Amino acid sequence: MKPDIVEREIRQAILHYGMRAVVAEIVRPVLIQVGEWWAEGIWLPDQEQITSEACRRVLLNGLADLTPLRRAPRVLCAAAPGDRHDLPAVLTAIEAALYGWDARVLGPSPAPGAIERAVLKWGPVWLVVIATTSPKDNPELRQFVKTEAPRLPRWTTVYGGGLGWPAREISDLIRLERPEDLFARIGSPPAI
Ligand code: B12
Repeated sequence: MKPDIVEREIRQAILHYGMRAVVAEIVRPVLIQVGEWWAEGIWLPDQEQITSEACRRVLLNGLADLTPLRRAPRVLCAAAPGDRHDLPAVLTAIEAALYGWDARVLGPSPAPGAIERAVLKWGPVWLVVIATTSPKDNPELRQFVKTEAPRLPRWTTVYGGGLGWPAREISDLIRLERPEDLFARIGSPPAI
């Protein structure tokens, strides 16, 4: 599959159906399918990499276009340190931006300390750390829970979630949530 074709198809779908519908009905199902094909050996790693990177490029452009023009409270959506899956954080940031938040992302596998420093610099009211890779393949996740999460300022509410985040690893500083519960409760930001 050619990356430029994947990108163009998604861009056109966004123009026709809007970002929310495209994420829910095209991008997420496609990524889940790609993961299944990869796990069954039907798709090779290059096919998974190229397709997911094409989705990522379109989504990051879409996120930039969704940044509110007026000042809005900031939120930070990050992949867990050591976790190369930043797409779930990008998808979550898009959802937040559609609700009106000024949503920022950090990219794949943030270095130890990068989340903490970004929080201090950007002052997000909430932070969501998404762990897709389980601790078996990502030892940095436990390190984050033990050392970096306790240093985060208390004015940022920290949410955690994702396929790779086992509930028993959670510290009392991090609220484990399902995304739909989080957005149903938090919804749009208060006007500032
Ligand atoms: C693309 C992809 C990759 C890309 C990542 C590209 C990128 N920049 O993100 C690459 C090729 C780098 C990759 C690497 C690996 N991958 Co991969 N990958 C995927 C794939 C196909 C899509 C991931 C994705 O974007 N999902 C997004 C959507 C579809 O996922 P979602 O869970 O519904 O998440 C959404 C929400 O729930 C939200 N969210 C989740 N939790 C929370 C919590 C809160 C509070 C909020 C607000 C939101 C939120 O985020 C998303 C927004 O809608 C998945 C398949 C899958 N089912 O996800 C495999 C998958 C995640 N990968 C997998 C694996 C095993 C790996 C590797 C370990 C493989 C390896 N041995 O090298 C490495 C990771 C190494 C590392 N150190 O991180 C497994 C994970 C199994 C597990 N949990 O352990 C999967 C499930 C494939 C499979 N079927 O087995 N991968």
